[in-house]
Amino acid sequence: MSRTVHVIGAPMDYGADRRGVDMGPSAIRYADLADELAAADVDAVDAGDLLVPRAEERDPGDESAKFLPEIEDLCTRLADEVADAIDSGHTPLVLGGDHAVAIGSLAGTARDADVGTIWFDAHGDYNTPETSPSGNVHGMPLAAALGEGRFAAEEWANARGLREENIVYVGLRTLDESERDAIRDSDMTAYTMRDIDERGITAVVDDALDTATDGVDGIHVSFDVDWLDPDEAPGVGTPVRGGATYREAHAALETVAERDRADDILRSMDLVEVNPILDESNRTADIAAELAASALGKRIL
Ligand code: HAR
Ligand code: MN
Ligand code: MN
Ligand code: MN
Repeated sequence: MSRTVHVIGAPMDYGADRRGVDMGPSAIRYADLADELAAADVDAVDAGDLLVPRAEERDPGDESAKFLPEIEDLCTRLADEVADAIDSGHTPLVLGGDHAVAIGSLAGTARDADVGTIWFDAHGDYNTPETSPSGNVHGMPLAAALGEGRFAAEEWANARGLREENIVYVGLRTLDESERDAIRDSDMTAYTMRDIDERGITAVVDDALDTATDGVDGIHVSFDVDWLDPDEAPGVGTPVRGGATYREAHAALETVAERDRADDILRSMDLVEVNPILDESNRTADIAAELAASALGKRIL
């Protein structure tokens, strides 16, 4: 049985300070996403982009969570589309956009199911409006999905079936003080780059999969391209040195695909934070397109 991938563009940059990440979906498609998905032997339906008003036409509003009403509007529509795609038996692939789009992906994928998540990211994305140093919502999607702090009152943002104990970070390398404490106090599991250095990427991802998939209906993979080292993937707004190599990134997602082949665990996926304006010859988008294929089962042999 072949998988149908439902590609959804979410060209949103409300959640980040640097413009350009709204062009991510175009850049990833231009990087031959369709060919990459064909090479993964999946059927792909491109549902096009959600409409997103330009940030310049809007007022950022509340400094502690900028553009939150605009993000609510986009994420509510995205959640519906993700949920509908899953209802049709398809696998949503959400192209960001900044990482705040994951609020919509998670709300949609965990609407009627128990769901775990693997979060490939340099960052923790676990601030709330109360703790965020920037007011940028792309630093908050996991807190929003779990209803932390002021997000408790934002029902649209809460991912009903997302289980905290099935959320696993892989390859963290920078956290705000408040995030560090909150993650320690949480039931989430966090592997840092140090774990990858010591144990190797495939062992870490295997453990992450054990935890993320335990007792749930499936997992959402949220892939922030700033997880990669900026030397590999320079087209990101918040680069952090010391990230995953090109091969580590592929091996990580190939490990996900291998588990999926055995246990059918992959429900949905995000590819976020590709910023073509900051990129070099679209190489970050190229890698993103290739990584989608690895996650969805492209094999070398
Ligand atoms: N933690 C910082 C903040 O909240 C930086 C956040 C993030 N950037 C991202 N997220 N790309 O993964 O502002
Ligand atoms: Mn992120
Ligand atoms: Mn990040
Ligand atoms: Mn290519």
